[in-house]
Amino acid sequence: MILIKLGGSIITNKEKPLSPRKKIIKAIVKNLKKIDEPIIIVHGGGSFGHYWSMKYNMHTKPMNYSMHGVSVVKNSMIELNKIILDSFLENKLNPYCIPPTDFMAGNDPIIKKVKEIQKIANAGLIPITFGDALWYGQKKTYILSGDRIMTYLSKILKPRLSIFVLNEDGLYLDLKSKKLIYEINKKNPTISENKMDVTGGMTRKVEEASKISKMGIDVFFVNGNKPERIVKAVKNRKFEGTLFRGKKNV
Ligand code: IP8
Repeated sequence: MILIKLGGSIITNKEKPLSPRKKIIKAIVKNLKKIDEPIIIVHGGGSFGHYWSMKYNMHTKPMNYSMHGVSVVKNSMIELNKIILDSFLENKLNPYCIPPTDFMAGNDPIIKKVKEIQKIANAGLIPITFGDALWYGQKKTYILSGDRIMTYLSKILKPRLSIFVLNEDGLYLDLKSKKLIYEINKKNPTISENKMDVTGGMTRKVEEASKISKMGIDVFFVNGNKPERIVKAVKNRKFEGTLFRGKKNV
């Protein structure tokens, strides 16, 4: 099974509120069609979820955020999710929406429910979940990042590969030269400059990718503007991107 996160920055225009990038979504979906293994999709919030989370000052820490904010953020994620689902359907794939409320209790994944997602994927449906505004308990809510979902699903389902689809080629040595790092060798890579959003932007992605690679799973950062690279990553072909090689006990 291959786990794929479609980042909010690739499926939406992050500079403009509530703007999906439908052409890019379509191009990515067309390439996903070429993968002949079960896949599970997670997508981010981009200029939908992050736009509203910012407005209502909501973050990943469970707190007493505005209840109206929770409704609005969740609603915008459903709207973005519908656009993704429609694109999969239009391209004759079989998406199956699984909101994170289906497999999360508080901020813990429910192992039995997560395992069910694997069965759904094996049966020929494409489970699609997403970062969301979630109920925590005791009037508290929080923003669950799709990147964090990637770590939960990787830990429980042990995919063959986890792929983060970005609006960049991968990780760069520095933002000036944009020299691509093909493989991360450091145990705990840190990155300096990057655009932050409510869930932590690229810093969080690197953090979750390192965690997943320490489970022994290869993780790729791939540019979704060149969606054929996703297929190349899956088929073990050479391509531009950043690899976090799966290594246990490092
Ligand atoms: O873009 C966050 O998901 P992410 C979703 O994967 C919301 O961090 C609701 C902001």
